[in-house]
Amino acid sequence: MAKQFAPKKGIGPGFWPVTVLLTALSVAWVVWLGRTDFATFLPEAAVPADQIDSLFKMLAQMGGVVFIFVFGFLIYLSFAYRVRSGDDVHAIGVQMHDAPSLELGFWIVPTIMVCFISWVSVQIWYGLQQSPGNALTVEAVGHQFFYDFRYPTLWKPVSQELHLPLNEPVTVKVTSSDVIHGFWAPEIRLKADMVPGLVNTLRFTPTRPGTYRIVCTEFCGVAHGSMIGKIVIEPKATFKSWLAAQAHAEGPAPVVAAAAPMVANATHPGGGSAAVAPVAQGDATAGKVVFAAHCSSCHSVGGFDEKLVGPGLGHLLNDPAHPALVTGEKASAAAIAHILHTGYTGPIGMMPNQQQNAISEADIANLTAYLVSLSK
Ligand code: HEC
Ligand SMILES: [Cu+2]
Repeated sequence: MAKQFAPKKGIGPGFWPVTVLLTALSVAWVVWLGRTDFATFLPEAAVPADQIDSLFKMLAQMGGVVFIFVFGFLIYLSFAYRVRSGDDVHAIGVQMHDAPSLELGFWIVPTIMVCFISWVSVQIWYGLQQSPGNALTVEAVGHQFFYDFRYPTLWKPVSQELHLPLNEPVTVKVTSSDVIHGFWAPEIRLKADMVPGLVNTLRFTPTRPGTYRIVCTEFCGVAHGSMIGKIVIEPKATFKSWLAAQAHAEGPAPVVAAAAPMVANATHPGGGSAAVAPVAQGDATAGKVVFAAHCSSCHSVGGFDEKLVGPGLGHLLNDPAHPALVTGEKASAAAIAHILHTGYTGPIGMMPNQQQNAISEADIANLTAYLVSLSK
């Protein structure tokens, strides 16, 4: 027969004073945080940053109040109900049963809090998806272990430095050429994963000149910790002259001949003239090796519908269901080589360009020969 428990009386003399103390602490926390300007710890360098901060502030205020009450009562009650000398060893605290108003309260208060948090968050999130107009679109490509930025007027990417004009709405499209990286700009308060084959979009308007960090937040290999880029926010005139200087430094864009037999571009990004590899002279066996290293993660060598990330490439030239390439060009060696140079983004996804795929002119010739040989 179980011994009858002897409940202690009441919830202790300190319960109400402690409740008053915790309420006062909560009010102090909410007021103090409300008056704190987060920008003094971490500057807000772009327009949605203030909204993100106010959302964070609200969450920290509510979370802080919950924390204060839960831990305040936990500490108080463990003192109030501690075992005293002379206590029955089986004594337990006062038991509450059938207290519907209390139970309703436990149910209603968290529900209201969670609904309120969702409502505010969704509103801000929705605002972030809206374009504030667009003066400039830059593509950011993550590599092991650096960032490349592609501007519409430049044909070579700019490494590590994302220059942006002050007070102009900008769209940054982020992706990766190899593994998953992160694009986190703490001072902009925005973050997106850089995923191969997927393009994520960030929109903001820089409002504070200066140089800020871009931090990789997905473990991406041995040098992940040092994968840090820069955002340089500068007045529009300074930005324009920077962009012009980049264009000047890289020289004219290479001409990619469209007619067959296609002669690959003679001007190599390195500056010197690289070996010109006519597509017609590609070596299919060498191409197969390059394919395994650079392409097979996204492409099978089956039919068009055997998709991995991109379509199957086994019958590029002899598939009656797909007489044209995804670009709309009629399938030919030259058209394949063209896609390998320029990349292509269509409804299926993003086919990286030559630079992102890290392949040379000779690789392109060999790959083209290999892909053509598959169609025989
Ligand atoms: C990150 C994934 C990815 C990698 C790596 C990649 N591709 Fe692609 N590729 C794609 C996607 C996606 C498409 C389709 C684009 C679209 O139409 O939306 C594509 C399209 C193509 C096409 C056009 C196919 C057609 O039927 O028109 C060719 C050719 C091609 N890729 C060749 C290559 C070769 C060769 C390599 C290796 C150097 C390579 N790709 C690497 C994703 C990739
Ligand atoms: Cu990384």
